[in-house]
Amino acid sequence: MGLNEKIIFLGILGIGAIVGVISFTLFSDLPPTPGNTKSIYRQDLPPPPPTAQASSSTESKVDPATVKADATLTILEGAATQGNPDYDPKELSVKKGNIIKVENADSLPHTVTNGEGANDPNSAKIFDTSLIMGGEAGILQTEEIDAGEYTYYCTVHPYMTGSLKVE
Ligand SMILES: [Cu+2]
Repeated sequence: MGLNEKIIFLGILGIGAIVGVISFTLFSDLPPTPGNTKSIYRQDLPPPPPTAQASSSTESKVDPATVKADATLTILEGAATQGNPDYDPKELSVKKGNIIKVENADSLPHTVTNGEGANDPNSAKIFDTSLIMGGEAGILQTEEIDAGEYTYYCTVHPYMTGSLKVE
């Protein structure tokens, strides 16, 4: 490499460094500013698709608060304590197709789940309210339950048991 080439090479390096420093300084002085909406690149977001909310509300099932129930099954206050009265009535009889409102008068979550307990292979296969929080209500539909007498229990407190007769 001759002397001229070295000078040119170092010159190019120097120009590169200067351009780098200038660019860095200029652009770091122009950070994006929150609230600055005057950018020529600004575009308003499209409105959310109107179907998003509508579909979620139609998916919701029967509302226990407004449904006209044919029978009520109450989970009594204190039912979570073993030995206390739990379901009222203990034996409920309804007609097939009836809607049963399950009111949890206790402060803890409970379920009404068909079967003899968690080890029953048929557990929850015929009906199951899933967890009903304390003070809330759930619904049991009997439309698809065959006539017969079914024992049920609470999945949280398996010593809570009762029976449901569908005629
Ligand atoms: Cu329970």
